[in-house]
Amino acid sequence: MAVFTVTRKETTPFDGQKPGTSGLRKKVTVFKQPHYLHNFVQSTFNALPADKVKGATLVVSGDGRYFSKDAVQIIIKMAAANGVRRVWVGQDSLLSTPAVSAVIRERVGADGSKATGAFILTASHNPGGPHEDFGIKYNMENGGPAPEAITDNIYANTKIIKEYLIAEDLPDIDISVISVSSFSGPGGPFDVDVFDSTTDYVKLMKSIFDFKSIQKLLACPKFTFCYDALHGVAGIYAKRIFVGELGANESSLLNCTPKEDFGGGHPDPNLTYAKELVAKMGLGKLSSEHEPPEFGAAADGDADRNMILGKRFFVTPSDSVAIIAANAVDAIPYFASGLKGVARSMPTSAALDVVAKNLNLKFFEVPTGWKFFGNLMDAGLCSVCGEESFGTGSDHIREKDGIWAVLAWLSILAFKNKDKLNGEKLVTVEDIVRGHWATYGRHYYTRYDYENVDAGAAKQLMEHLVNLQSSLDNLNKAIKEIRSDVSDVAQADEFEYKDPVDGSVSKHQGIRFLFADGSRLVFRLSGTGSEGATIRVYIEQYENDSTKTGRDSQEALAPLVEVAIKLSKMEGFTGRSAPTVIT
Ligand code: VG1
Ligand code: CO
Repeated sequence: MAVFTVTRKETTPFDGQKPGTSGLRKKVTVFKQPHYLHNFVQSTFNALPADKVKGATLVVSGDGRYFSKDAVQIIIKMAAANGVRRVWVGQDSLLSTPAVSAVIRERVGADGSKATGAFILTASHNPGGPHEDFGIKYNMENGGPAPEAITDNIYANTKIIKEYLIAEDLPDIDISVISVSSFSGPGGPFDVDVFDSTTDYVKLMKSIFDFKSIQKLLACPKFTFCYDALHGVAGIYAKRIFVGELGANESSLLNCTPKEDFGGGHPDPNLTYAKELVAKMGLGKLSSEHEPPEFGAAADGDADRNMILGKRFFVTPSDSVAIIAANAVDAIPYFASGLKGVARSMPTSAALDVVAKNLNLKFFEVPTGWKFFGNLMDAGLCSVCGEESFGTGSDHIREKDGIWAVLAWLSILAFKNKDKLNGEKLVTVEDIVRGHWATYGRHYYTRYDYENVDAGAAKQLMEHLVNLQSSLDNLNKAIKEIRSDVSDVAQADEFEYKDPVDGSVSKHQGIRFLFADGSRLVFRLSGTGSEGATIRVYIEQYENDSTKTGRDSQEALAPLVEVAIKLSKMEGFTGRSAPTVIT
């Protein structure tokens, strides 16, 4: 057995290694600086309880973006040197973020070992390549992202780090081949187990959904299907599940071969970046002449996000989670005995709230970022949750799950069509959404993103909004001068969350303007960018008059959008007359 030694390397701290909404994301050029990744990995080891490092089993993999292969080898060598017992790596270092969560929770090694954590190598929906983004985040034993107490501790360690440990003489592992490599170090044995990236995840999905009913739906000639992985890691799961297990045609998969640079695109499943799918579905200017498929979906780079589309129809993510929650018990075997509760992030529309109220379910509103759902799920308080940012999931794992969301929608479609597959017409995605609005009312919703604006200007804009909140009277006067046809602001604040399980408090989670008629304006700064600042403006309006739920959403929201832009002095502070992305 090959023997390795441990080297202590001197190092000095780097500025700015603070994990954001979902891990540390920077340009590849930043990550490639000598010691940069090493410092962050060692700081993570230093921040974890000793027994989660020494003798532990860790997962290391990601969405396969540029620099992942180098990063995996570095982390393996550092894990060995820090006394980790074994590292599990998905073949080719590929594991989607939800699959990592599943592997931590479900996979049992040949010797009965279980993983207690994972380094996930991804910058998610950010572009990849030598001049684009890389990212790394740590997930815990429950399969979910490290909570703020841990990420704060990691950051504190990055500021004082003086040395890191590395097994420099450990050979590089061939991660393209499924095999176990065994070594012996000063602390004892060390193994690297390269395993199939899809098996554990596929098994979990089969235990949640009724694959037979989805097979029947996909076999129906009237039901046409299309899935776009945007060259992210979702492609390997899409091939196994949609084609291999469920019988979809191979030609229904777009961009399902993972690429280090996502084919030069922006692997973000929204109406702006998922261009090919959007055109195929008959949406947008690029509409094709062909009859669009009945159902379309896309994923982001690490496959935790999803966009759901019907024929010429867009489902907002806020509606999607509400519709899944409303239909889960009937359509998805995993939920047959009922939902424990539901939750959404603060900026997500209140469509889910209405479902929770009608179905008498526990309901929670948490800050942006999936890490806040984990405690609720661990405590048995939440079954289904979602974010407006194309994230939907359940307590089957502790990450949002793009493929799961598609399977949830296919299950609902299969359920609604179970007696219609031989008939004239199927119940469509659009029918389901319009039916939902008729029952629960509609939350018109849009998000404006101003990407890569000057960080100082963004800070000033946010300060300006906080100042406006000091007097409701003055605020309402200012709003009425912009538009006299919007309702009054009844409450204005900065969102603050007290975790009902561990009592931890998270402050400054977004600036809210809550109108008397239920409309909302929310402003936040993104915590996932790698450069400059991104301002997100969330605009929402509730309509429960069923004769008014069929309007064009941008038109219905135009008065509130005008208020948001003028009240925040967006152009004055940032120089931007239009957002980068509208969803
Ligand atoms: C964004 C989204 C947030 C999501 C996060 C990670 O964060 O708004 O809802 O949880 O990305 O998603 P921010 O701070 O940029 O608004 V992923 O798929 O990029 O890991
Ligand atoms: Co993602």
